Amino acid sequence: MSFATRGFAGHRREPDDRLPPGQTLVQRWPVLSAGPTPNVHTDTWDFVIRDESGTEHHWSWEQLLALGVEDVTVDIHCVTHWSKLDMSWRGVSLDKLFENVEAEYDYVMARSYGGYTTNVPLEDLLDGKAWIAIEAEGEPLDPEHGGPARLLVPHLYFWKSAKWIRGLTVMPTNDPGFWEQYGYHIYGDPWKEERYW
Ligand SMILES: Nc1nc2c(c(=O)[nH]1)N[C@H]1C(S)=C(S)[C@@H](COP(=O)(O)O)O[C@H]1N2
Ligand SMILES: [Mo]
Repeated sequence: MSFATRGFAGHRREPDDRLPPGQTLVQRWPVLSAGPTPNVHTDTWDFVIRDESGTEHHWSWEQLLALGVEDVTVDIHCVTHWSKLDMSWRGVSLDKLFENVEAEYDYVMARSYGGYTTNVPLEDLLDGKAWIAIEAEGEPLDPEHGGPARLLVPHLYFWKSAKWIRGLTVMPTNDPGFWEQYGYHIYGDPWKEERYW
């Protein structure tokens, strides 16, 4: 915690200014899973985007990587009040995956191995805002953190970043996912403290 006055911070964005309301910084990266960690192997990994016509677009692990992996450094914010700043990730931009998918519906249900789901507006996954992450902090993603691949949507609370991601289903209405059905906010903007609804 810094107790410096904002006025002395100058133009640099201090950690305090990067902390959404009600959040506390952590150094260690907590594990939060609603169920057991599923065993997901890259040799059988199959990622699918189901578009509005019902057509399924599939990518194997090799096909995913062939789309191009990029480095991203982002802050993440969990609804349980912890934030971790400047996390370095590697992943494939969802723009790459959606390049050849016809999607005019406005919403997406993210689906994970193990059954977890979470809903996100499609526009929140595009224009460089979301990735299929395969590495964090220089290491392949730990199984307990969603390895081999998880969704990364850092501008929303971290429950939207579905671990063990297996696919996205485009949908016409904003249907609630797993935590959203239990009262988590339908959108989840940490800067507006959209925790519950
Ligand atoms: N498949 C799946 N993804 C999930 C969850 C989960 O239980 N299952 N928990 C969510 C929640 S509430 C949070 S805060 C983050 C935690 O990710 P971490 O364990 O890597 O910190 O994953 C999100 N993604
Ligand atoms: Mo969470």
